[in-house]
Amino acid sequence: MNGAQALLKTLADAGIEVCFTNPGTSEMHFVAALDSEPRMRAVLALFEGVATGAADGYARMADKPAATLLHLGCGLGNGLANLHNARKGKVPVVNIVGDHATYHTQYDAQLQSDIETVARNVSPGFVRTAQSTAALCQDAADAIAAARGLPGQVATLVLPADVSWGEGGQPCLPPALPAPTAASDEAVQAIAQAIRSGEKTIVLLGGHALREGALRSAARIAAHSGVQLLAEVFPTRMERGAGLPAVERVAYLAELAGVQLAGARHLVLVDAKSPVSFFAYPGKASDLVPAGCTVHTLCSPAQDAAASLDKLAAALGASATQPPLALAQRPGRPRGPLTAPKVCKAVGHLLPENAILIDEAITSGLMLGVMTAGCPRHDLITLTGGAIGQGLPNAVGAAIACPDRPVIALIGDGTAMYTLQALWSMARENLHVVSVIFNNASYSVLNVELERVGAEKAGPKAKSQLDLKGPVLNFAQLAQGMGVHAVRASTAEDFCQALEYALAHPGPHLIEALVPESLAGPKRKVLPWLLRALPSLPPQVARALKRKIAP
Ligand SMILES: Cc1ncc(C[n+]2csc(CCOP(=O)(O)OP(=O)(O)O)c2C)c(N)n1
Ligand SMILES: [Mg+2]
Repeated sequence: MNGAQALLKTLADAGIEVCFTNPGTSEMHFVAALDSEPRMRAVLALFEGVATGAADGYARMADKPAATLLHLGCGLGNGLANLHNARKGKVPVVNIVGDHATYHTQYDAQLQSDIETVARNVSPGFVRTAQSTAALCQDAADAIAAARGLPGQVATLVLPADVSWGEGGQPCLPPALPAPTAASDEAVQAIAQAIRSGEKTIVLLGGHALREGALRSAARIAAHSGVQLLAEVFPTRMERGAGLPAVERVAYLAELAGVQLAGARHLVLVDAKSPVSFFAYPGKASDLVPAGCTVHTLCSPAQDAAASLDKLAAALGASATQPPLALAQRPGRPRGPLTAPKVCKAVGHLLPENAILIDEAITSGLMLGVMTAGCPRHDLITLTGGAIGQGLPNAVGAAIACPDRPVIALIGDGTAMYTLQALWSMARENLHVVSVIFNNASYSVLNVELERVGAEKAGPKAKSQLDLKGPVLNFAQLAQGMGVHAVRASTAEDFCQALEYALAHPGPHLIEALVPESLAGPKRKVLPWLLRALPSLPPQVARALKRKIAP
C-alpha cells in the first residue's frame, strides 16, 4: 500500500465516510487512492470554502467528522472562513492539506507557502505535517482523535506528496471515542444552592446542551425552580419545534441581549461561553454579564451537558417535573407582495417534519424563530463564527449526512455570493436542498451597523460599499447555470407555491425571494435611538420593545 491508500483505509476504519475535496497536483495520489477505498465517498467542491463548510455541516448533523482534501497553503487559505466557523462551533473536522514533496520545499516553488502557520488559526489544537509514509497513519489516527476529542475541533494533517506516494503505508486505528464526564458534585451543589437562594438565575445553554435530552432536563429545572433559560446567540445545532422545550436565544444586538440578561444575579453556563457583544461599539460594554451577577459553570464543552443537567435536576428535586413544551402551531399562509417576514411565515407554514433549517438570512431572518417555533421538530444550524458564506456549504454537508431529511437554507444575497459554488455540488450530488436567497440588493445589516457605530455621516462612496444594486444579481439564473432548478418569487403566493413544489420534488432547488430590506428607511434610522434608550426604560417596556424588534 502506498501512503495515500493506507491513509484512506485508516480514515474509513475510523468511520470517516466522506471527504470533501478540491484537489491539485500534490494531492493526485490521494485522489487516485479514492478508488481503492469503497467506504469513502468523495464530494468535489469548486471552491475550498465550500469543501470546508460542507465538512462543517456534515459533522453538525452526523455527529462525527468528515475529511477535507485541500491544495497547499492557498487552498487552505480559501477554506479558512468556514473552518473558522467550525472551530467556533466546536465541530470536528479532519482537515487534510496536501503539500509539496518534502525534498521539494527547499526550492520555494510557486505554490510553496507556510501551511502550518495558516492552519494554526483554525486548528490550534492539532497541526501536524506527516514526515514519512511509515508514520503517516499514526499521524492520521492522532488527527482523528484530536478532531473528535472533547470538545470537537478542526485537526489539520499536512500531507506531503512523497509521503502520500511512498510505499509501506500501515493503516492504524485511532483510540476509542472518549466518554465525557458529567459536572462535578461541587459545581452541582454550588449551583443548586444559588438557584435555591431565589435570586434571579439564568441558565445559558450552548453546544450540546441544545440537543433534546439536555433541553428536556434544563426545562425541568426551569419549571421546577423558576430559573430562566436562554440559548447561546449562534447555536451550532439546536433541536426545536413542537413537543420540545422552547428556549429563547440571546439576541445578536448587544443592547437587546442586555435586556434579556438584565437583573440576573446568577448566570449558569452549560456548555456555553459567557456572553459578550459580537462587536465593540464606542462607549458600550463588551462583556454582557450584568453588574452584580455571578457566573457559574455547570459544565464545559468538554463535559456531558445532558448528564450534568440531569445531575442538577436531581439535586434540585426536579427530575420528575413535567416541563412545558412548544405547542404544535403554524402561522397562516402569507399573501400579497413578498417581504422577508412573509418568507419566514411561509417557511413556518410549510416546514416539513424533521427538516434541517439553516439560517444565514442575516436581517431577513429576524422573524424566522417565532414563525417556526411550533413547527414539527427540526434542527436549526446557525452562523457560529460570524464569517459569512457558511450556509450553502453547510447545506451540502447536512444533506449528505442526512439523506432522508429535507434541508432548507435561508441565505442573504450578499452572503450567498461568498460560496455560491455550493449549488453546483448540490446539483452534482442530487441533494434535497431548498436554498432560499433573499435578494434585497443590499448588505443591509452593514447599513444598520453604519448607523449604529456612530461613524461620520455616510457619503455616497461609503454607501456604495454596502449596496448590491448595480448590477442587481439574478440568483435564479446563476443557479440554473449550475444545474439547480430555480425560480424567482415576488409575491407570497408565488413563494409558497415554489416552496411546496421544491419540498415535493427531491433534488436541489433555489427560490430567489425578491424582497425589500427588512430594516430600511425610518426603521433603520430609529433603531439606534431605540437601542440606546433601552437601558433607561422600565424593564417591562424594554422587554416588550425587544420582542418587537427581534422576537
Ligand atoms: C467572511 C466575512 N466577510 C465579511 C463579513 C461582513 N459582513 C457581515 S454581514 C455582511 C453582508 C450581509 O449581507 P446579506 O447577506 O445580503 O444580508 P442582509 O444584511 O442584506 O440581510 C457582510 C459583508 C463577514 N461577516 N464575514
Ligand atoms: Mg442582502
